[in-house]
Amino acid sequence: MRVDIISIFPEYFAPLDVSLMGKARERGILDIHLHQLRDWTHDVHNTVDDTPYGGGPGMVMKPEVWGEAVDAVIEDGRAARGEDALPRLIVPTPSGRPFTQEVALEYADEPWLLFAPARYEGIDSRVVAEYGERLRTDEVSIGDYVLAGGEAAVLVMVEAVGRLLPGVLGNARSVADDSFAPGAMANLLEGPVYTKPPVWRGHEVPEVLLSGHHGRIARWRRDEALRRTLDRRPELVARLDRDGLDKHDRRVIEEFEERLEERRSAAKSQAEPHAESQAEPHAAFRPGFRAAPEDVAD
Ligand code: JAH
Repeated sequence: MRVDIISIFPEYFAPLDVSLMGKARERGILDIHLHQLRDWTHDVHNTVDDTPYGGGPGMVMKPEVWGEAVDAVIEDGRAARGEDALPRLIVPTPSGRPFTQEVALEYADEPWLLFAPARYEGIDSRVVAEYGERLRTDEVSIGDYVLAGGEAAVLVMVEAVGRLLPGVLGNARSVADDSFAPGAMANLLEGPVYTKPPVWRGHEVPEVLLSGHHGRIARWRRDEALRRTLDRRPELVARLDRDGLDKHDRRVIEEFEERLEERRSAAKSQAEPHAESQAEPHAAFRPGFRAAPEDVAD
């Protein structure tokens, strides 16, 4: 797979030289090309941003620079991969469609990805309008929080996609077993894991895992996965395929909900508000918040 990344901070992607992604690159499975966006500016100051039309805080990335950069990278890739080749364009933004394991699997099937991480308040919207007509273009979000720019989101996506490429993980571990992989344990979080020693600082490994009884171990792991998912991500259990649940699964869910109901009625009789709900909101969520100049990208 070829991956191009255009950024004003190409140094940000040094972690892709390390560990699993570094190995995938050495083996030629992952062919990553980093580009400095400022290489496509024409002014002495290498300007990539300007003030927003309509006013408001911050700066917006100029469309001409991104247009020249993306066109040049497409031409470079076509020279290497053939005139019919076109990349899938991926622009990280908090307003994008959610990046999920399903999207990672989809991207892992592509021969060529082009990432365009922005800084400041984002890229002039006409860039996505233009390339949305010429390339398969996705604006994606890796989660509901605001970063200082799209680079960290690109690192996340390249790693999530890169480990799915044939030959990267090796046969020792199947990507089909992942928490969010479509299949048997689909939509369940993984339960706890243990290794030697059998007792550490008084904490014991659950005895079933030492029993050698593979049937009981598989059942216990599924129960733990179900309980953990009920506790941490109940909305995932609500979306579970009911046909994928057996009688034992339903028992585990019922028992969990009974204990939840017991705790609910006990908490109600206490009638004390949680510390969380009394906490001061973060400064950025109080009225009149303004970022200091040093908090804004240069
Ligand atoms: C912030 C450009 N979904 C996470 C995410 C992705 C991108 C950005 N923030 C959060 C971002 C500033 C400028 C992109």
